[in-house]
Amino acid sequence: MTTLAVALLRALEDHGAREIFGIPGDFALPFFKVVEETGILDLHTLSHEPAVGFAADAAARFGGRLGVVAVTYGAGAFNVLNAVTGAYAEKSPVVVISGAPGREEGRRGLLLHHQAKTLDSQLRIFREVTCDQAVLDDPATAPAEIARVLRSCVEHSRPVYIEVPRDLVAAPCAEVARLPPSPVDAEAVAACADEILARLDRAERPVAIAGVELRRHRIEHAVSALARRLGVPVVTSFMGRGLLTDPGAPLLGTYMGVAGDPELTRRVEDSDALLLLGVILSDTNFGVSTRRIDMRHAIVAAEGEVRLGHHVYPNVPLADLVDVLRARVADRPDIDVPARGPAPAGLVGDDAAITPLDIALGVNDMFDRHGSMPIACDIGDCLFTAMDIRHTPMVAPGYYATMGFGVPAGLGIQASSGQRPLILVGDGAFQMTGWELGNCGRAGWDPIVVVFNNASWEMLRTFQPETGYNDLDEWNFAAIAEVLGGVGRRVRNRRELAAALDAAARTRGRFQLVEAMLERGSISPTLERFVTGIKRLNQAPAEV
Ligand code: TPW
Ligand code: MG
Repeated sequence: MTTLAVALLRALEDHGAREIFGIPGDFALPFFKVVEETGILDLHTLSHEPAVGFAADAAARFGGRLGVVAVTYGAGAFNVLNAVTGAYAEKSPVVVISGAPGREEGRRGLLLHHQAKTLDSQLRIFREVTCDQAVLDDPATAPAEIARVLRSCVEHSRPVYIEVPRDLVAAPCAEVARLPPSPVDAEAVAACADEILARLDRAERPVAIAGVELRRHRIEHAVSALARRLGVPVVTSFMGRGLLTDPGAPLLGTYMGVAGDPELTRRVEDSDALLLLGVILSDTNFGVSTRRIDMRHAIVAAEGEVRLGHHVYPNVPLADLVDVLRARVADRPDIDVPARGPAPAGLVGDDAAITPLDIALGVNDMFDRHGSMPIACDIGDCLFTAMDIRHTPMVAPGYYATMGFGVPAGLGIQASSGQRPLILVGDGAFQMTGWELGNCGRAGWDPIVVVFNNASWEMLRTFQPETGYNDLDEWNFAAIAEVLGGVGRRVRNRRELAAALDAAARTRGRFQLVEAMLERGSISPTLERFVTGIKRLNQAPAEV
């Protein structure tokens, strides 16, 4: 026997979690106390709940394991809802732990502070954005509930919700026994693998598209080995940017339809056997296709099932499928597929104004000189600019597209992996969560943060150039960095940009903020193509 809170913490650890990102409140105080006293998981607090949600999501995405966020009931939980929704949409395994009124308090009939409509309003709201839920109001059933919910989180790679009544934290409770993986029909997986191989072997122009589920299920290396065996070139989806960065992967780049490299777009759209592995069929991944990709002719393996034309194989988890495919081709030799060369580097250090592409070139130079870094990126032109940065592991809200993700996500990467991240963020998004950098000192984090300061919600302006409301004030983010305990450098030309990036890479121990001043209207080549492409697609019906 142990206590309910300790059983939960040990079960989280047993399922792969390493740390908790959280903000306490009185309904969560007893649980936080146990977290700190036991040290089973590290605890990192930030300033505002959206940030702990984004940090837990990024830790989960980056590490391919459970991320955990702990909040108080009501005000805390509702503040983290948007981040959890993003994790749901983009399939990130985040465990949400919310404190709750005690079991006895709930029976008194008084309205309790932080309560919304009824005591279970919060549970009902989170049901919509999590794949499994448990309210641990009975210590006798809690171990089984925890085991079920955590298995769902791992297997579906989607958020789950656990509510802990504050008067039961210390209740006696049995340890949680981890459940075996859900059963898989091996014959169905084998039949599916055979059908896929037959299709690929018949094809003249096979191409695989790699999506975020590869990282979520830790099968990037397996997929890269399989692709080499089959001689199938791989592209990542837009959301999957940052996958398959190992040097042996036959990676051509990132498929972005009209917004991407035309040669790569042609190869994907002309393929006679398109193999989609763990790709979310979202508009940001495929809405930008020059020609609509006919998914009936594609092989789509995602969400635990496989679709080939009109066949559907239910219950074929991606990892099992890739294992069987690899076993089937184990005795074949590797087939060489030329991967695409590295993205251009070589920022010209002159007095010219900085463009977003210059930032990509400058970052590539910095990576060449000082080693590459994982990237945490926000939504805005920084994400389109990242398409010209060297392939390196990256987390970004490429589909749900919530602003405010980048800075806390970078903190989540450094907290969970110890690696120093590069954070790319626009001024608008920085206004939302940039403040969280003030927590770096206490934790010893030292990310490099590049703020794209165009005093504008520029991405919105590109769609509606006639507007005035997309103008922002010019905040002095470099000065803000100093008072938050970091080092800030405001740069106005390419020479200053190169020098600031170099200095940032050389300086460890404090966060380094490079504030790149951009003209309004100066956008990356990828965003330019994206906007022109979308406008064109909206005018003419897509060619089928
Ligand atoms: C939480 C809508 C998408 S892009 C954008 C907005 C307001 C402008 C971003 O400005 P920023 O970057 O960061 O300065 P840039 O390169 O465009 O200048 N609220 C949320 N998420 C989203 N996506 C929006 C609003 C939006
Ligand atoms: Mg901006």
